[in-house]
Amino acid sequence: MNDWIGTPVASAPARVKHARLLAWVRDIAELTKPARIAWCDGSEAEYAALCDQMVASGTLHRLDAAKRPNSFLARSDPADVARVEDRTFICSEREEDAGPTNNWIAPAEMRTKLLRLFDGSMRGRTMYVVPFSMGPLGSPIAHVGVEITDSPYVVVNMRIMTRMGERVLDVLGDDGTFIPCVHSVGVPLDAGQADVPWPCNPQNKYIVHFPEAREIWSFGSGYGGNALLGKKCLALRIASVMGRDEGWLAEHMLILGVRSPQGDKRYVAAAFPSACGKTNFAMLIPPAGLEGWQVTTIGDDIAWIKPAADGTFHAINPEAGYFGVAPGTSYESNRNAMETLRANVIFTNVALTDDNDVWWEGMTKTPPAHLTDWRGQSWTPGCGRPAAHPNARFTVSATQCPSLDAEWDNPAGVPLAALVFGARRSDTVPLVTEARSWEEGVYKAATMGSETTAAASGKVGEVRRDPFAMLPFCGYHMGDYFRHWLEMGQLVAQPPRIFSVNWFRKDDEGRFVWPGFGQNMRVLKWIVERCMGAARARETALGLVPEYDDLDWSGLDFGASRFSSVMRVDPASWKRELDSHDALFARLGKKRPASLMRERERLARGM
Ligand code: TSX
Ligand code: MN
Repeated sequence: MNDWIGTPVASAPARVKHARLLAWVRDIAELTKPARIAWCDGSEAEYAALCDQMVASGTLHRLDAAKRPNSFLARSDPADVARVEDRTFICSEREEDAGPTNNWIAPAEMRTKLLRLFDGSMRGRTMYVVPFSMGPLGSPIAHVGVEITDSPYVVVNMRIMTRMGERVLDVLGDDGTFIPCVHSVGVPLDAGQADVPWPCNPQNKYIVHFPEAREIWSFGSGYGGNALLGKKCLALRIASVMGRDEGWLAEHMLILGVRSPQGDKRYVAAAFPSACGKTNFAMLIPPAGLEGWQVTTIGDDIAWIKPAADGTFHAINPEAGYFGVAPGTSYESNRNAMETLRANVIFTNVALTDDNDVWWEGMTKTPPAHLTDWRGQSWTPGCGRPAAHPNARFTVSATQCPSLDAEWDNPAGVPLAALVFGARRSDTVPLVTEARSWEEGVYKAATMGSETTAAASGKVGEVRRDPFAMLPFCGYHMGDYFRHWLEMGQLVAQPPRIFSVNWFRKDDEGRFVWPGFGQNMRVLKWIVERCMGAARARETALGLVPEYDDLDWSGLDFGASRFSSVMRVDPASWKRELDSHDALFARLGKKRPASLMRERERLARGM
């Protein structure tokens, strides 16, 4: 890491000969007026120095060296704890390209606003230049970004979540393409002014995407997806537009591998909205009775999917780490995640134990007798406040995950045999169905919706449509996105099979019927056996389904009547379900694809 000596160009490592990169860094420095510029090399020493600096400034707290080696706790400002969807903008040239599900402001107007906000926004601070690769270095599926940020917390998180530093400058060479990402917490420090542990701007937050220019600007927040711009902003919103224009897919999907006892392996990508346990599924441990089966993890959040020469889609995980929700993570729900978190972790907004370790709701059955909560206040069980914020996070390298797939860093990606779409529904949607065609699968993904939980705002139990789990992350018109998906099915000789799952059916007493978690392996096994041509299915009005005997029940006492209660399709509630899809399609206006309307009629006629 070099400090600024004279000019921004002089501050760059001597080997940086990339004229556009140097000019852009100079322009942003002239606008934001930082006290110094530091080009990040991505080294261990740089990471350690930044952590030490943040411990000294009070941004980070060092955890117990024996219990949680090389790990830290950050407490955010209580007003900066989540993504800000109402402050997120897709500034396409034409409003109709952003579509009805995104906030839009004309690019010229937004640029004027941003220039005013960023003018002097880094005064008194260090401006870090963070080159990063989304995807394996040099992979034909990967893309490079450069984030300029005035937050050292962002730098250390980016080092875990992406391939970051000098190696990326080598990939860029002197003329490579990169996506410029500008981030400021929006709190300039005037002479003599003291900093706070978590600077953020309470008045102004803007998360802005320019899809045609492929640029990202983020102001006012230091948290997660608002600030780690490689993740939701680049790898989903901007990349979805690149995929539309270039013939590939950027999706809100985990990627996992399934290996049979015979050594036959298949890869599956799966999309779930929030609060469905995506990371748990990505790291699933097969239950007693299915010990010969193995699940391996490629990624837990994002998949980039491109047509490959072998006639299949190949997928990479563009990320290099997990930025996961901590509450609910335990040795029972996700042993692999707990093992991943043993060392080298940045925790944000979890609770601190009296012996200098971390705790969150759901980590253990009985909470410790005393904690320091996520706001730094004394906490005891029954005090009426959560100890960890419900959106508390861990940032950790993927390489620490015990179930990490051997191919996770393969530049060619892995071939996808199946796509899975899930949601949280207490009724109506069966445990598993297989689509009879690409179009039927796209229809089901387009209309997926989750019941709201207490954690989310709004009415509990209301179905919120979240097409492809992409509603907050699609960088263009959702109707064009559906059309793109329909076209992508024609692009390869062997498109993946498409499945829908629902782990969350409830009985009349409101209890979950399906045991979930590791037991989901029984469903996953049927899915990959369908792809291998080794499992049967029965055709129903809703698609292809397993009979009771088509699932492997060894090691589990789950009878045929319970199975039929999680598979049951009630024609009246399906009619209502199909009717409720109309509200979604009405929002899309004339951009709703005709073939999806035909699928809807086919599904209605079958009932
Ligand atoms: O992550 C979950 N998965 C996927 C796991 C691979 N969760 C956690 C909630 C989402 C954050 C689940 N919760 C799952 C699930 O499959 N299923 C349920 C519902 C459920 C909750 C508790 C039980 C059973 C089901 N407990 C007992 O039966 C004892
Ligand atoms: Mn996500």
